[in-house]
Amino acid sequence: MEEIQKIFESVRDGSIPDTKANVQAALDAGIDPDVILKKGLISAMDEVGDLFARGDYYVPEMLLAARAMQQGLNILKPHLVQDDVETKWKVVMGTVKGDLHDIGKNLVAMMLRGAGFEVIDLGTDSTPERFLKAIREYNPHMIGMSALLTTTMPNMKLVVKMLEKEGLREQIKVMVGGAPVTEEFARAVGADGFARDAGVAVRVAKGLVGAS
Ligand code: B1M
Repeated sequence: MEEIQKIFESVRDGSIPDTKANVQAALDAGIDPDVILKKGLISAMDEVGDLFARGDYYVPEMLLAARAMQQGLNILKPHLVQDDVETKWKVVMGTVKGDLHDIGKNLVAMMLRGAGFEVIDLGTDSTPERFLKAIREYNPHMIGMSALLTTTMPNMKLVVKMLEKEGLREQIKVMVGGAPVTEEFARAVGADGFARDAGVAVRVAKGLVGAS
């Protein structure tokens, strides 16, 4: 599809104005928002990752692409999720300590909000202490942790250990995700659930809080 190819290229090239215009054009052409998300925006970020791994892109190009993706996502958002959903469950969510990747975490937070979760977003580089403070303040049903680096994935375990130490583990469900995270790794760090993408994250989260 020509519209999708254009979105892919504008995100890959880090052009914010073109990405915004191309996402809008695809919506106007009646293309399914989920297709725009997966085949346009997300697959462009995979390509950017490959270009970086091959040494053809450096951090600044990755950053520009990430900004373009985020802007495209903002236009897509109202077409992916409803705004005025009644919230029934609370989740504290963050990208783990040492990790600055937040696009996937933001996408998961957005889909959860659209599915009736109140999301308290701790942002990136979230230390176990920051999780603990938010848990004490908001008393959530669940926490969600995202990691994109193999070096930061183990920090998920630190949060689970902290929950155990504080006697909070039994009362709070834990969901983890992020490109390098696997089901097996999730089990190893003691999480209750793992999701490979934002759509699955909603199903897993609902299952964990007993909503499905
Ligand atoms: Co970075 N980066 N990056 N980066 N970056 C990766 C992750 C990398 C795979 C690129 C590569 O080498 N091919 C590589 C990691 C290698 C590894 O660990 N093995 C890498 C590296 C090396 C780095 C730096 C170390 C580079 C450097 O400085 N030399 C550095 C680290 C900084 C840090 O975090 N401390 C770095 C920096 C950056 C930028 C800041 C420039 C930028 C991030 C900007 C931002 O997020 N605001 C960036 C980007 C954009 C990427 C890639 C290209 C794209 C990530 C992305 O947004 N994907 C990435 C390559 C790749 O992933 N293919 C790469 C789109 C997003 C929608 O997918 O986040 O996977 P994702 O989320 C998915 C699922 O994983 C899942 O649902 C989401 C939606 O479907 N999911 C969850 C995510 N979280 C979940 C939580 C859940 C459930 C599901 O429950 C709680």
